[in-house]
Amino acid sequence: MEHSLYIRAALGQKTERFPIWMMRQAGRYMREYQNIRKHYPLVEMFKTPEIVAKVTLQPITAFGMDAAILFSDILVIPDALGLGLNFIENQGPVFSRPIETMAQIDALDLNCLHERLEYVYTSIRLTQAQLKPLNIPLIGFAGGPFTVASYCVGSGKGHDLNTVLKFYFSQPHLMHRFLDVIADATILYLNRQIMAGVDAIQLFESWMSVLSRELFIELALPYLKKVIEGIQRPSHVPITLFGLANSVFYPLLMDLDIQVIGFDSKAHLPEMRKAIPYQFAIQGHLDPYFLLAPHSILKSQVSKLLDSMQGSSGYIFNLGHGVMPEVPEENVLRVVEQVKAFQNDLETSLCVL
Ligand code: 1CP
Repeated sequence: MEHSLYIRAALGQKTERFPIWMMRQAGRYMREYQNIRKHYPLVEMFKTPEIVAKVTLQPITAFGMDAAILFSDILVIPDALGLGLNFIENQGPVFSRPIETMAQIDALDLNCLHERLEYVYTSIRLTQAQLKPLNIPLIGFAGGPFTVASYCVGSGKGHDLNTVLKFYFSQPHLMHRFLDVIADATILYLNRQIMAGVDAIQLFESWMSVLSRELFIELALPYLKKVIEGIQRPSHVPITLFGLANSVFYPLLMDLDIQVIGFDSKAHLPEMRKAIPYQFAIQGHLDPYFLLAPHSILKSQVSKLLDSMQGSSGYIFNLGHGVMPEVPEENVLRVVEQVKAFQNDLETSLCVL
């Protein structure tokens, strides 16, 4: 079978139209999702393969997205390492046993990782049984080690840069050791996701945005590099790196073996397309807040972005960040329909506006 539209674009090819999917496309803005969510705590949903498959499929059936993303979370790795993940309503993720000492880090055991994450691999197989006949690719994912670690050290009460950096400055060797363990776990995890059948991988290094260039080079880049080098994948399984500051740090990413760079809404996408070699596909970056705007504004913003990428090869339409719970479902549908109706001119090449 020919590769799906998303995979072709991710591999840098020029596609007859741009593929579209959205970060957090499976989530609380969907009534269908809420109907399931009200019966289960979030972590239980992630750990029940039948629910994962169902929720992953929801935005495919409802809106016709060109790719599915596995319904899971970047924090299942530290959970599997024994930190105890919980999502508190209106507060976000918390760990009951956050990392504070080297003894704790030394005690983290990667040997039981796969057993504890078996529910993810089962979910992938179950989801793929339904997606494969549709030729819709499944994106597997993990967090970048820094982003994952930023939820685990200090208080364990979610992502808080002050806490994370105080921890790092007071015990730098501990932070580095922990980042290294998370990187090792991420490699094992992603390789197993690929074996279970995901079609693509996305790494979310979302919180690189809070780091200075110096600290990005110190705390994020080396571990991203380690993870990417550790992934064993066939050449048709692309890796996307998303980060909330990729338009600033992209020159530092050029020697990574990634196929797609995901941009947030602050980037100037045509400029990025011009600056970045064509071996990299690019993904992004409609401001998700426009999904709350009146239809006319939403429509013109989507047009503007599509026009600005006209003629481009290797482009995947996405949001600059995730769909928010307040977004009306019909706005998501409108965007998908508009993107699908837009013909990418295969003759012209991109001109920078
Ligand atoms: O019902 C609910 O309360 C759900 C909210 C929710 C969802 C839908 C959370 C809590 N996680 C998820 C799933 C999820 N998380 C997916 C798969 C679904 C999809 O994209 O369709 C993905 C890819 C993630 C990734 C994730 N989780 C990131 C990286 C992407 C990003 O948002 O920048 C991060 C940082 C998390 C942590 C997380 N999970 C959930 C919350 C509330 C948070 C904290 C976010 C924060 O600190 O702002």
